[in-house]
Amino acid sequence: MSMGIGVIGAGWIGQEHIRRLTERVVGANVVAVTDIDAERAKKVASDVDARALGTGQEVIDDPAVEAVVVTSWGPTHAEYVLAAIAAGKPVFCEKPLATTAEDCLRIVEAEQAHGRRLVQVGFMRRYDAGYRQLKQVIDSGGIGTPLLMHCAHRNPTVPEGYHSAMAAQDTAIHEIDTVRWLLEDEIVSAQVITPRSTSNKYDHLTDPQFMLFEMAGGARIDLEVFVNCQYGYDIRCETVGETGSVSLPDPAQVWLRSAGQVRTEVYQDWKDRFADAFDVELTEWVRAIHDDGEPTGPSAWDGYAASVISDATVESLHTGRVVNTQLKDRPDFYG
Ligand code: NAD
Ligand code: ISE
Repeated sequence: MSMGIGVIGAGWIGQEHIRRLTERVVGANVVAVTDIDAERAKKVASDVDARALGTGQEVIDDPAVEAVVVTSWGPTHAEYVLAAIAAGKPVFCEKPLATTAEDCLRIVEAEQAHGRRLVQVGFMRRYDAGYRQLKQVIDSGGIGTPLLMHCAHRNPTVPEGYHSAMAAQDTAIHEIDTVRWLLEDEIVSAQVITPRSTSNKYDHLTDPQFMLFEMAGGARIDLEVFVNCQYGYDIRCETVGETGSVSLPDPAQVWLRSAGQVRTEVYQDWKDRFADAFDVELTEWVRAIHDDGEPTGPSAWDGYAASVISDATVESLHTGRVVNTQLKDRPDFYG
């Protein structure tokens, strides 16, 4: 049987998720779509024979909607996730879970009061084949105890509305989740160092930023966030342990040898680089809800932790100091 999905927010990633829920994910059927741009909602909904509804609350209340996907702007996430929990419906929310740690905590508390997990956050890297291989090697002891991780997150360009704090809140938040998951450890401090900024950027932006994270167990992470690198969308991660190192593979691409040169393509955006990961993410989400009624992926707690750590990172950007993260104790509910 197919699960009825309602989608709130029909922009870039909303349309991507609607397309994959319709064409690639087995057992899902998008039945309702909304967007504050009503024309956009109508067009996107009609493409998949869904109904366009007036508001997010109408989508959540719709009896045909069994699970909700939130892909609207970040500041609207908390309202819709809380409303879905109040309605007792599973909700997949794109990152960030909410734009303040306080709102993330309200979601964590509402979910615990409900008594079962309902929320999954869209940290899709946990579903990328390369990252999963990396985790397998680390978990199996293949490099001994991890000591260091070197990461890079490069975007070719960003729109003018992107500001310096977004390097942590919008971009590095993926690595913040990924390193917590890969090392099964918590980030206890954050620091940002700012090299000379590139001239290929809007004046208000500090870019690149060099971020340093310390794990509770003592491992150290360095992360270059460079969102105007010009040449492509490039994601790197090397973990160094006591007896070896393991690196994230580049996604499978052909190598062309011709005219005395070797050439390969560099992806230009997250849509292509993580296309397979998004497919697996939504497939596993739908299957888990269908089989057990509960999601198994990144939790509301992971969304809360990522928000606290990205806030500490932004504070360091502004103060230049090492900032300790102040996470609440993890409730037993989240394992
Ligand atoms: P977007 O601006 O293209 O789309 C957002 C859509 O939400 C717009 O169509 C807008 O009209 C609509 N919207 C805004 N407020 C609304 C409301 N109250 N109710 C209904 N619709 C509303 O942005 P995007 O790039 O698609 O990003 C959306 C979310 O997805 C953001 O939280 C972003 O961080 C996240 N995202 C995640 C990834 C990833 O790699 N996982 C990539 C891109 C974006
Ligand atoms: C965007 O919102 C994403 O989530 C992308 O994965 C990231 O690379 C980009 O920097 C963000 O703006």
